[in-house]
Amino acid sequence: DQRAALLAAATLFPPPPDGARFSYGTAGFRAEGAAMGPAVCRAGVVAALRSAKLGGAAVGVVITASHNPVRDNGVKIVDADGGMLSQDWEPFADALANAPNPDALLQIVLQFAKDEDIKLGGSQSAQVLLARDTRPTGEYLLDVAVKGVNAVIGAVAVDMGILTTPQLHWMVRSKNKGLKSSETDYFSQVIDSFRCLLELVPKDKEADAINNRLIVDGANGIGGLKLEEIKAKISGLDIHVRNSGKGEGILNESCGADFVQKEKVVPLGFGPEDVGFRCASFDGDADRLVYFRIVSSSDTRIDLVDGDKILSLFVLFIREQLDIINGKDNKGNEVLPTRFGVIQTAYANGASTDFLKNIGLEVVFTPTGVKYLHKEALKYDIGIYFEANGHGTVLFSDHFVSQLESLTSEFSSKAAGSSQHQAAMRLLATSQLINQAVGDALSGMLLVEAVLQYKGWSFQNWCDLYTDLPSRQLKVKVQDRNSIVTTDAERRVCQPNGLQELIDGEISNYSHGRCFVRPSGTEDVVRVYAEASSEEAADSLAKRVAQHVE
Ligand code: 16G
Ligand code: ZN
Repeated sequence: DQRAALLAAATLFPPPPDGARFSYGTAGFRAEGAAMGPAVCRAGVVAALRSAKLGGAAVGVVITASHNPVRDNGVKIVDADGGMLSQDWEPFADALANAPNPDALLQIVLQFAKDEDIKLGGSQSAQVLLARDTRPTGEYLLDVAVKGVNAVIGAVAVDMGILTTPQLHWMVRSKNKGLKSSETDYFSQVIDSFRCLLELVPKDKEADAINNRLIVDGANGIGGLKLEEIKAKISGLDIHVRNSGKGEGILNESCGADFVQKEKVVPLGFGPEDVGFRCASFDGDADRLVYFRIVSSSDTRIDLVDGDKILSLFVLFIREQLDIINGKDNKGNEVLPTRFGVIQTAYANGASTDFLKNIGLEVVFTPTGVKYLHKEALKYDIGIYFEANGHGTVLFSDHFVSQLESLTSEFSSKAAGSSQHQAAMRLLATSQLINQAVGDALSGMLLVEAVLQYKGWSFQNWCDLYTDLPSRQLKVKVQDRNSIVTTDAERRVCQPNGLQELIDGEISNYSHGRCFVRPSGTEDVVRVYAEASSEEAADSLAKRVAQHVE
């Protein structure tokens, strides 16, 4: 029966007596892959119960540790809307992962099922889609997760194979919306909508078409493999994949989006032939995207285009389309009144926020972590968010998409081929291309490429949007990082008393100075971020503030 099944699964994967506590944190459970068995099994149970709670809607489980070293692994639950697991279930996920023995686990599940009114014993249906990245421990852990799902009687586990994280999010969302949801469907949608955007590039721009050579750093992971698989079908681009995951290179080692964005140096796998070309970099599970350009073959430095600049490019493009559509009607009304939301975190470079404000946009700030940004973006007709580290997407509300659809069919009866019609078509194609469930390096990259072609912009034009303020990040080891409590989207400290005043005192000595501290959600450290008008000043501001934190 149900009790026996849960006890059996819990007994198969006992936590080590002195094991570290698991915390679901900003992105699921992570640890050394070999030690992940218990947490993964229990996450499988949580996912099955979540699906049961939602009347059998598909829920997802991804086995990945993103940009972490290859020996690590992790598990993340995808909610039925394709987004992150609902935050009000995190305490349950934590409690289950940390249950010290099978009996404790059983009691936690029974109590939670009772509180949440989830019927156990097979009278309720549940389905969980599972996927993993390319890590060597992935196959074992996926199997463990399946055992966890199956410990909930009546739950069905479906192994979707080796996928990027955003592919699985996309599949869960599509399936629950009754849309086509296989990997082939994902690729067709991405490839077709990209082609559609290229067909809508104004003719005068095509004449001086930008260089179509694009070099992609696949982080030796799943994103590189998938891109190799489909690159020949992507129109209008000459894609070369480095660190594709097929060769000898090690996952995320001195390559990938996290490395490129943090170290700002040329990743492994790139050579003199790549100098000067537009390069994109994915992280190990392909949910982060940054761009860069190698300055010269005698120099390891790069010109970096981070998530903030990707956001700024998308903002310009979308705004331009809205302005074209909204050439006011003859009564002076906007044709398509649109609530357009732009969401950043405290890590957004101050120059990017100034740029957005200068073009008349209001920026909303949330704490770090996709789950916060995404939730805020859902409040708009079009909501766009990016973290500086390359995590982000553009969300279109269902209502807005249906307005676009009726607009395009209205225009096509009256004014097919008009600029308004084309602008509406571009936004529709954008909503098809960019992943509506979560940030997605592959589809984000194709949107970047389509927008650059639309604007007839080189990499340099894009770089020149604004100049990043120099910044510095430090980690500080403290006894209890959670003794620091922040407010105002992590931009101010409210505890311990007096710390914010000390930080303010330091900032006041620097021109363009900005600085904040926050406890990390993924590591046992306090992070310090400082920005100022020169590298030296940013360094010194960060160091001085770090001393107040220690
Ligand atoms: C996680 C988050 C990422 C965030 C990072 C911050 C997701 C899927 N990932 O990787 O968005 O930027 O944590 O890490 O939400 P930190 O709290 O250690 O600074
Ligand atoms: Zn990732």
